[in-house]
Amino acid sequence: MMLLIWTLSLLLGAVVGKEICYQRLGCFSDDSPWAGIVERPLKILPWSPEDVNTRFLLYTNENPDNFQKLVADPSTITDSNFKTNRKTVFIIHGFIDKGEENWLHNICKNLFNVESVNCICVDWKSGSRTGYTQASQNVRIVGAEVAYFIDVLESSFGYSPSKVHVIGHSLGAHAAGESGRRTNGTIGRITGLDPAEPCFEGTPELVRLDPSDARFVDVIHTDSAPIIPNLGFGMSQTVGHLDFFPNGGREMPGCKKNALSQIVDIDGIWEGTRNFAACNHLRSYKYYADSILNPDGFAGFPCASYSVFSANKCFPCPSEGCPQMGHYADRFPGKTKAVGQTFYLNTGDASNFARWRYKVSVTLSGKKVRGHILVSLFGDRGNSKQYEIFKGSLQPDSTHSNEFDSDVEVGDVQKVKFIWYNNVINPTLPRVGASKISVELNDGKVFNFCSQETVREDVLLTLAPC
Ligand SMILES: [Ca+2]
Ligand SMILES: [Ca+2]
Repeated sequence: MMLLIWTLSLLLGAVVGKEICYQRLGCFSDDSPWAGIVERPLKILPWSPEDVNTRFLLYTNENPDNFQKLVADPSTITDSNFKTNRKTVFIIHGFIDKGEENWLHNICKNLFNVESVNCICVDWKSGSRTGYTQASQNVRIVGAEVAYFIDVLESSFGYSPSKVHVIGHSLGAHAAGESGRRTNGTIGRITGLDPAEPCFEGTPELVRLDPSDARFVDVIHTDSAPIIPNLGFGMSQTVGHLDFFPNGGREMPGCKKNALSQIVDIDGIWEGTRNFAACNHLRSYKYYADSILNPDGFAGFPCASYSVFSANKCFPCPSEGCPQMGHYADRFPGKTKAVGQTFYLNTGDASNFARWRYKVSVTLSGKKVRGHILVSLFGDRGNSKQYEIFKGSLQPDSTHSNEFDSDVEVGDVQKVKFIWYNNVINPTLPRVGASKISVELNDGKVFNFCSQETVREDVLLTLAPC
């Protein structure tokens, strides 16, 4: 390989920029904004393509468990299970990680359950297992290699870049952005899974993931707290057309476990250690994997902030609907009508992370007591647990509303059950009821239920449609 290094002496000799060129991938400079800006002060270049050693590991519906190694060469692609009539997904890992890690393969396997796809796990561990600043430069090589691969697909097979979807986690999200920049935004879709903050947040669009890098860019933020002092590794700024902030985007449920419970996790010690160090950051790809199998389990609600969402002020979805976070985000009709569209939702604390949000309003009847009221939903898709709607003074004819996120999709609601308790011993055995309960789905559909009865503490009351 021809390799040229030269220095360019700029005007007045005040700044010296370096540039390195490779026959196949072109030139890489350390000029601003690639280096020498406040977010990336060190003037360093990416390593060579040989040293980064980007590898393409192909899984398909025909070889879901064992990859075929591809290189960006027409004959090896022809000899593989790659099918030009299918979509192609590239999955790019992040800092310290590797392409053979289970999570990349799991995304492919879930995809094979729902579609036919060329699923290429991109390994660049030789370039990711170094200092962070160097790795953040090496993603330029990874992005260039993916772009080169896409160019070969187009020039040798007439394969349209619009059929390509690049998914990148952490630093891999910016590698995905670079692959998109180098293919002039013609890639169909880029998904950024908690794009890395350090060296990227607040930088020019040229060097980071941004909406111009593909026709459609969607982003999941799971670790958006500041890197200093919170060690929140992901970006907080919006960098896509659709930016999802599950659970508010900073602290993911299930991530506050102690070290011991992490290590006895079924995923084993390595996975446990990973989760302990970077649990919030890794949630983004776990949500994506679950989203593939739950087409309506990750509805994202437009809202001014997560605290407003948590105060139950952003339900139901607007008339144009809610986009789904994750795999089905591309089904949202308004997906590219603006950039930086922001959405909030809650997830579970362990897989299956999917949740379905309901709004329930209860009008009380019976005695006035202090206590808690809970409601469970029964529908044509499933039955929910009991969720608390209100606690406090239970007054007849008062109405209380709450929203909750069920781990079961109820579907069309057929009946509801009401229960109340206060753990107070009361010899008069007070009775409380719900004269009316309304259940609203996130699409605005409302189901109403009524009862004339009242029940004693801890006794279920079933309400029928009315
Ligand atoms: Ca960009
Ligand atoms: Ca952050």
